[in-house]
Amino acid sequence: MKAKLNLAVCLGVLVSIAMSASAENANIVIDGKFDDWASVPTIATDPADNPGAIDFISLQAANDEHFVYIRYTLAESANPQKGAGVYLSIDEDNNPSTGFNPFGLGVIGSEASWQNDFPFEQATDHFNTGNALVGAIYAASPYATETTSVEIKIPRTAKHNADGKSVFPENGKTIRIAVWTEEGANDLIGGEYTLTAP
Ligand SMILES: [Ca+2]
Ligand SMILES: [Ca+2]
Ligand SMILES: [Ca+2]
Repeated sequence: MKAKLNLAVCLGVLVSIAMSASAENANIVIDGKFDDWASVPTIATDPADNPGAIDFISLQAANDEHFVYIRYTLAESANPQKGAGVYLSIDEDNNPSTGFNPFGLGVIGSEASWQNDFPFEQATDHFNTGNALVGAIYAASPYATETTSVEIKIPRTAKHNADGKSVFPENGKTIRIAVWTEEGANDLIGGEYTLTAP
């Protein structure tokens, strides 16, 4: 028993050394602490214009070989999972005229979305096609509690079950990312992000 435990500890140390030494790690940890975002570019900003509700202020994105990382901030503390919660949308082809266009704003044409942590497929004029996204379970922190900022990571394995197409293109390609709620146009923030080799 003791020998097994020691082996597990040794393996854990080796794994953590390997991970921290990797040049392909974005060095973002989904832990509800945001100092790891200090040097990450902001891809979109929005005014404080929705008092008393979820009011998006800024959106950041990063990636490494394994994940796409997204962080948003709010003007005032709110529980992002309250009610219908927060939608996170990916415009896979960086084309707002293809895919679902929330509120008709033309900010994003989404092919893949998450309602809180639940992934689903979208298409032009289809809020939900009914087709699943697989390999798409995201991690977020904080979750289902009052906060002014949330960090999320989505695995790059995410793909459409219907045709096997990846949600995220290869490095060098540009997508659009947006977060929004059902409460109206004041609550949508989105912009372009180009996936990069770390
Ligand atoms: Ca963090
Ligand atoms: Ca706002
Ligand atoms: Ca699109």
